Amino acid sequence: MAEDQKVDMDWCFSQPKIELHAHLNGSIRNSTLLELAKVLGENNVIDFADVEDVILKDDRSLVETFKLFDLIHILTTDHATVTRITKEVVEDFASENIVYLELRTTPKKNEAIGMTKRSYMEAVIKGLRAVDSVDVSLVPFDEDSITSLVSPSINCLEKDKRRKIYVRLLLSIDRRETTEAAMETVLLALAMKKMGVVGIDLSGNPIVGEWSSFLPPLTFAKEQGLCITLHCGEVYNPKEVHDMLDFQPQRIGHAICLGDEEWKKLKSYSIPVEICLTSNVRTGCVPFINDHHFVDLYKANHPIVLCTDDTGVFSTSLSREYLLAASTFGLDRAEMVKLAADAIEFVFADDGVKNALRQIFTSAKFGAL
Ligand code: 6MZ
Repeated sequence: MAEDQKVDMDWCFSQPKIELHAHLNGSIRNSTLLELAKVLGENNVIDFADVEDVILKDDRSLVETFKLFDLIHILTTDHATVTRITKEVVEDFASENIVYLELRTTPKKNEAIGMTKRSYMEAVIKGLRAVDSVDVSLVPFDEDSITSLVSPSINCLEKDKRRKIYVRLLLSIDRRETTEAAMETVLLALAMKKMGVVGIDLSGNPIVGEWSSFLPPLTFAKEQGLCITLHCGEVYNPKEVHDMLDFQPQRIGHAICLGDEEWKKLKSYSIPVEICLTSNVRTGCVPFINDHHFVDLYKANHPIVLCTDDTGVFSTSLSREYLLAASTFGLDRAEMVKLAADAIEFVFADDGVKNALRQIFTSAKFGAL
């Protein structure tokens, strides 16, 4: 590979990127988690020393990862904290040149503090509105809407110079939820379409729950025009993988434990796959990065997009994921630019946003190679 085609961290960082698989509570800064844990420790709600070790641990299995999420949810479940983490997560993504972010989160209820799924999501939207280091375009494509979403003074003064990030929201259904609870999330997503909600994600511990119980709400969501992405094949479950693929969601996440028949089906349906390299290796779902199914899908020209999954939990960033892919699989700058730009076709936002993204990537390309 020519020296000037080599991909390094600075180059990955500088490139415009699209993030399509990021869980809000998995993307929190460690410093914020520790700060929140300290307060709960001082109030004797948790033992800070134990929690600190868990948060700072580097490698964790899939089972430990879901235990960590339960802990994170204890630290973050009040409206003000949800608003805070949303603001920080969007600012962190924007700071590494992510120009379009689909942020997913599971709407949560907590009767003790008067939290409903709707008020949880309103706290998320409040966080998006609180972002001040970058312009956030949230509602369906409308340039003027940006002004109503950020502080007017900042906007008027620096409108043209400031960075911009398009943010769209996916509401996650946790696999622990009942059919009724999942339906409530779908109805909420429909009610919040005008506020930037574009789809539904099915996630959570893959060994919990039955596909059949999520099928009715997901079918309804699809019929109502919401886009669907499913965590698919994180563990070995061929029947579920087949059923999920036959549902023909707009995208799937992970796609690790697929047998020959399922690979064939995935490829014949051409369903885009959200690839989360670090997450898959850290959880042990993919034992060695060199054996990652990225290679097979990439060589087959199957639609794929590099994503982070959980930047906080897995200590990564999208720039790192780009560098990891390039260095592990020997991709040069031109190949990485193409990989990044191809993601435009898989976003759940409308054509206006897709066109704007095409312009961003086209102008960046001239300086990139
Ligand atoms: C499956 C995952 C996940 O929704 O509270 N989540 N589900 N597989 C993964 N790969 C390791 N990473 C995150 O964000 C945290 C929630 O996202 C899902 C889990 O349900 C987790 O509780 P929110 O913002």
